[in-house]
Amino acid sequence: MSDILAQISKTVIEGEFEEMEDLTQEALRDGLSAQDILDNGLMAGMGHVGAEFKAGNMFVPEVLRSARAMQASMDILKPLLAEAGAKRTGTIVLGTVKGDMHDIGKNLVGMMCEGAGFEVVDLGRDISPEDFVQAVKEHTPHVLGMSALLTTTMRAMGRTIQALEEAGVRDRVKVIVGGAPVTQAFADQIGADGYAPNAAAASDLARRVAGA
Ligand code: B12
Repeated sequence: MSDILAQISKTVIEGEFEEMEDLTQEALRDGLSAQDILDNGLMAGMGHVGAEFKAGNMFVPEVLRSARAMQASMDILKPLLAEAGAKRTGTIVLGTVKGDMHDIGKNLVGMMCEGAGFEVVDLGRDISPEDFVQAVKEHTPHVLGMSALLTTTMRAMGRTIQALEEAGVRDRVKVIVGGAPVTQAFADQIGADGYAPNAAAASDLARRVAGA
């Protein structure tokens, strides 16, 4: 890996978001492509952050700083990726389910999906089944991703899938679910098309179910 990519990756891990703009510009001046910076700098760094968080070696405020660092670089790279014709993988609508205010994980999933080439429509948090249905009708996404962090709110995922069926749009979209209390068994039980335990796996899953 080139020095500058290694430095970008390290800066994401350390969450030094103030440095990201300069580093990204430097990498571009060095002739690296936006895709290379994304894949081998940003994603490499975020992959490490995800693993360290999972292992209990990093905590939420640090993860947020890393996410902000990645975002600072993405702000510069996004138009370049689009220009270079980076293949659009598809559209994903994302939201945290009704009654649930946790959105850190969802935001990370959105960022990873963006990195994977998805157009991300983020509905935010506390999203009712009716609002998810409305968004599916409006944006005709390939994938709908729901997040829940509470054992009390995760049931809203099942209700949303039911609402999609009742509205006659369930067949139009692949539904993926995640969040700390969610499991593969729960996803199967409510009839979701997939579950992933972290943001990196979520973007892989989204690509897979979208057939990209
Ligand atoms: C930060 C936090 C908060 C913040 C949320 C800020 C925000 N903007 O999100 C605040 C302070 C607001 C909060 C409030 C509450 N919280 Co809280 N919170 C947490 C905490 C500490 C971290 C959650 C987090 O962000 N993790 C980091 C992210 C990166 O991880 P993640 O969300 O799991 O997401 C990853 C994966 O799950 C996956 N993923 C996530 N979404 C999706 C979606 C898809 C489609 C896919 C494929 C994958 C995927 O990828 C993500 C990235 O890798 C957890 C404890 C914990 N260690 O999890 C408690 C926790 C979730 N909270 C809890 C509770 C009880 C509450 C409150 C009820 C507390 C209270 N009494 O008021 C309220 C509820 C408010 C509400 N109605 O939602 C409990 C839940 C217990 C339970 N089993 O239900 C927890 C587990 C703490 C505990 N041990 O008791 N909380």
